[in-house]
Amino acid sequence: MKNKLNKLLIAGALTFSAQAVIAEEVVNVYNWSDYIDEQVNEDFTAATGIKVVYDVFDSNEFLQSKLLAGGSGYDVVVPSSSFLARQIQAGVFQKLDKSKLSNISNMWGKIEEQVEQFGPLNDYSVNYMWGTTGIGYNVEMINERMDNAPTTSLAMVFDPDVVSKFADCGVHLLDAPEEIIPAALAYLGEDPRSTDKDVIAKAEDVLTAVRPYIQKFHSSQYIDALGNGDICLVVGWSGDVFQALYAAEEAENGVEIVYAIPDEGALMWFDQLAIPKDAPNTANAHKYINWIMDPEQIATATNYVWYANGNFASQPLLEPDLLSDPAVYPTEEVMQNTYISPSYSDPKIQRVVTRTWTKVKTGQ
Ligand code: SPD
Repeated sequence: MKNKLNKLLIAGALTFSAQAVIAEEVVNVYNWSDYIDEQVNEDFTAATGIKVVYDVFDSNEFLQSKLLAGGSGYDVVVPSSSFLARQIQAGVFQKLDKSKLSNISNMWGKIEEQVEQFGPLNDYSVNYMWGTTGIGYNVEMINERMDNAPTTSLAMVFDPDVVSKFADCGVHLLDAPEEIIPAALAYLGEDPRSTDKDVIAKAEDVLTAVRPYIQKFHSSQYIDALGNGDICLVVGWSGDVFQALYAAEEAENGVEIVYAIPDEGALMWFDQLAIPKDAPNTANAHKYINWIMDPEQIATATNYVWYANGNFASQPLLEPDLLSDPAVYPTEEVMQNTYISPSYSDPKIQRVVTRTWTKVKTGQ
């Protein structure tokens, strides 16, 4: 009897300690919404035994507020390059231990070079995906309202005479001041990367003039609205518009969506996998990042979300239509017509940008 009790106690202790080990085997990931094929996370758990606790956000500003407050509890986060550069300066991130990233050789030097323009980002992060900010529209709704609409021009959203024609079918702009202000400047033929407050004031004038025709400033919620035919025009992120397009095709609802890189130039951005300094599971974070850098895994994700990635070795595994689409993987020529985010690192300029955006959004 005593033996039996002992065995039970030992078994209980083993179960308890096994649970404790399992409880430790976690990686807490905070990524953008609509940005992964869940299979990638499930397969990671199957391969490593590490559970992926996966939360999503919709804006860099929101992610930044969590990171700057500290103690976010996240092991891997995915800020965009310009935000990441400032967060590195603020001491939010740890350098990656590249000896733990055997898949690093799969990465694409061309994207690493682009990212390096923001600072020492390659020491602290690897590219997850990248893309452009452009125009998404519903072909039929636009054609019904305007003959020969300038669908590849930012005039679609920044010329009051044009955008006013679409106000009744729903126009959404990204709630992303660091993208929309540069776009308004590109529309005016100004330097989209200008940090001069008098130049930024010109963007404010453009945005104030079209404000009455904007139904909503959104983050990612426009994917469904555009795909369902509930709205007709957005300034949005490349892959999100493609997701709307494919959702409509799959639903066979007659909605035809197009994504256009604006003639005046498009913002090109880079979303980077990085590990906060206070990450609770640094070793698992490296394992997760290394998994994402596996060509097969990142190809699965890209084939699902239609965003280009920074992994060169994944390219033979991508859907051919996707790799050859210049709106997803821009050609050299299209690349010439893109610009990277301005550096609003000076707090004075940040205040100007925040004030401008609040005025535009509230109309006051
Ligand atoms: N649904 C995923 C969207 C990812 C967009 N990242 C955009 C960053 C722009 N600076």
